[in-house]
Amino acid sequence: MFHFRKPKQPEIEAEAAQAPEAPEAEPEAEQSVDHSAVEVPRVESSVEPAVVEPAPARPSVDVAGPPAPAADETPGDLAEGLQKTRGGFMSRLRGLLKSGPAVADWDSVEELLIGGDVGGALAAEVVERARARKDAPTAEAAVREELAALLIPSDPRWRPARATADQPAVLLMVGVNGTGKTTTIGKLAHRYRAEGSSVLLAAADTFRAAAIDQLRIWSDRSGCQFVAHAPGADPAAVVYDAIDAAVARHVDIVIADTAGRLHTKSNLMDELAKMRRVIDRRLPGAAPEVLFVLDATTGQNGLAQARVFHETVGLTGIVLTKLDSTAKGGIVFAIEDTLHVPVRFVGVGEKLGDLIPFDPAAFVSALFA
Ligand SMILES: Nc1nc2c(ncn2[C@@H]2O[C@H](COP(=O)(O)OP(=O)(O)O)[C@@H](O)[C@H]2O)c(=O)[nH]1
Ligand SMILES: [Mg+2]
Repeated sequence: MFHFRKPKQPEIEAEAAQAPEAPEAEPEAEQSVDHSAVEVPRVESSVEPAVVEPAPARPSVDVAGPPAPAADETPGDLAEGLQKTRGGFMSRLRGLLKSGPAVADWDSVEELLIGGDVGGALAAEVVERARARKDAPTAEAAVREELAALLIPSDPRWRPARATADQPAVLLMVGVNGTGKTTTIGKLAHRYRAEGSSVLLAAADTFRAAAIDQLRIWSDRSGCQFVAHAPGADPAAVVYDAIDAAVARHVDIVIADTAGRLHTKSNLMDELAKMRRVIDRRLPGAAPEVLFVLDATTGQNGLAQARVFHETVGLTGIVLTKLDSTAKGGIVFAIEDTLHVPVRFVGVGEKLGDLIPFDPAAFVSALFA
């Protein structure tokens, strides 16, 4: 049997000299949203930044206590989260389609879909197919059904599964900077802890100490186990140690945070591929879940990023964050059509409960309600 060599322990003294290239050192030319603010070490506003301990010099496994009750965990509401989208392009679309079966202005329908981030080619296809439908009672029903047909079936009860009883389920969270990876991990950790699972968070975003601290806080809040190395350490080593700890402790779910990276930086994409290989070697046949966290406000620009991430690490799911902050929620259709990978969750706010399991039918209903 092949044994993957255990990586060397990180040395904190060499931290500055060995720090990897800044994952986000270059401006994101393709991003329509300025994520530069996320470069600043930042902690969630609802937690106490003062109590953050420095990241440990040596790999550590901390076992935290039971989940702390949080005041802001009320389940988010999809219709409310989609308020901007429903009031934005969808409201105009619904108005246009209300005119009955004989919609004359299909060009405007197409334009509205494009404006809502569905994408040019896909919008044209939807309109063409909706127009050709003879079975739909109204134009609205035709468009609604064509949009619904684009979505990949996804059970809202989906959760990461163990491949075997002695292996943890592994979730690797990837994406560009500031999309909501760490926040989503906090929300997921809370969800799975509330469901009674043991969860271990792996701080494989080692680029900034603040990133490790941010994850540690989420870990403490939800009563997760936590594995971190010193800032600047090899993220694959963190993943390796996290899996080791999880196997030894029979942990149900490991969630690994990663540094935001631009899809155009091949060395950083290679680093991600290495993390993926470590998981595959340490847990043969485990088929980790690789969730791409996409900021809905980046719109069509996010699709090119997603493609490269998919080629590099093989995405198995999408988390679409900040749907509450965009009037163009049509990106959901575009991303699934681009990747053929299901959206698993949508983020509709910054609170713990603001991560909603994705239900395609409910999503389309909310858009047209
Ligand atoms: N409005 C809104 N903000 C979000 C959502 N998800 C994350 N955020 C915010 O996005 C910012 C970046 O999140 P973070 O998790 O640090 O991103 P990361 O760099 O990908 O780890 C933070 O201010 C989060 O509170 C969401 O669904 N809605
Ligand atoms: Mg982060």
